[in-house]
Amino acid sequence: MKIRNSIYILAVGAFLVSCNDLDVDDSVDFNVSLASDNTYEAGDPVVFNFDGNPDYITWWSGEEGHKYANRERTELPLEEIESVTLNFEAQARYGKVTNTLSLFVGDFPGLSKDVATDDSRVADFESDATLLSGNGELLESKFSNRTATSFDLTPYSTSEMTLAFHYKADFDGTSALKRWDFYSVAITTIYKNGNTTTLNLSDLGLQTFDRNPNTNPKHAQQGDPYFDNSSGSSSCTGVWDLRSSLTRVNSFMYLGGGTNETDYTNNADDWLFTKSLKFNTCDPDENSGVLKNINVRLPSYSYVYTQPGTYTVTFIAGNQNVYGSARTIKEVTFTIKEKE
Ligand SMILES: [Ca+2]
Repeated sequence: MKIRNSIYILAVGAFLVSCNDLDVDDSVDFNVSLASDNTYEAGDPVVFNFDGNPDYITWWSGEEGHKYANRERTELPLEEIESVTLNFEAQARYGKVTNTLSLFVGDFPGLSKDVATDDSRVADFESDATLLSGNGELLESKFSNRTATSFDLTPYSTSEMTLAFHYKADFDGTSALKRWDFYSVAITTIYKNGNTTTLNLSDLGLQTFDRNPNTNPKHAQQGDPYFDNSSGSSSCTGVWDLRSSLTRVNSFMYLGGGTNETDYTNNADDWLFTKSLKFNTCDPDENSGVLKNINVRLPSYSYVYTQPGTYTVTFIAGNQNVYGSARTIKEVTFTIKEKE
């Protein structure tokens, strides 16, 4: 009986060794080669010849968005940015008080939710940040109808930045404060390689801070400087309004106030901040697909590159069974010339 047990243990041991071998990349018999002349013109097929018969082959074509080296990349180098632009449409409605709205960009640590701390942070931001609308870009007269506008943020793309709208106006008890409606708010980054990425409203992390919150019991704000009317109350004026029915369609507004609400409209000093934004974010590159699975044998694969350039193509070949998997990575680099 003892002998039989030992044989059994030895057999299990050998079995484990073979399983471990599967985790070693060298165990996958696979290689890739190109035609010996190795020169191609745009539009010609490139033939990848495969040695071995792995269970599967996944590949990365080396084209933009399909580079294995960029498979975990979520930020592009800043020097690859061509432009960053804030776009939105706006309309200034009702009310008579004008010159209410400014747009700033600058460094902001965010809101701490401690009122005294945040009041100080906002005051610092106002004095340190760059005013983007200093030449009348946001005068109400330009937005009497729904009008598209844009601001160039490219000079501010070198580090994290916060954008802020500031609505400031005194209420004299008779002249109503203008309301502003914002639509289609987006920040678009264009890269030198032609890629674009867009931050929509839901990416901006909007937060409000009112330096003169309304404490009137009739007013829904109830003295809360962080009030953003997310519940959609109609009992408020002089506040940023981020109710979800608006924000989910990339829209928000500033609720003005007037003679109908004189018992609770007050002087406006209302800030709307984005979170700290990076303009060079990107999606990781994705593979170009699975070329083969265990059911087919694939001696070669042909693919046409339409753009001249130097490409590094990556193939991941693997074997898989119920005990584990192993894979190997092979790369080939070649140049596609202009079609003559
Ligand atoms: Ca206010």
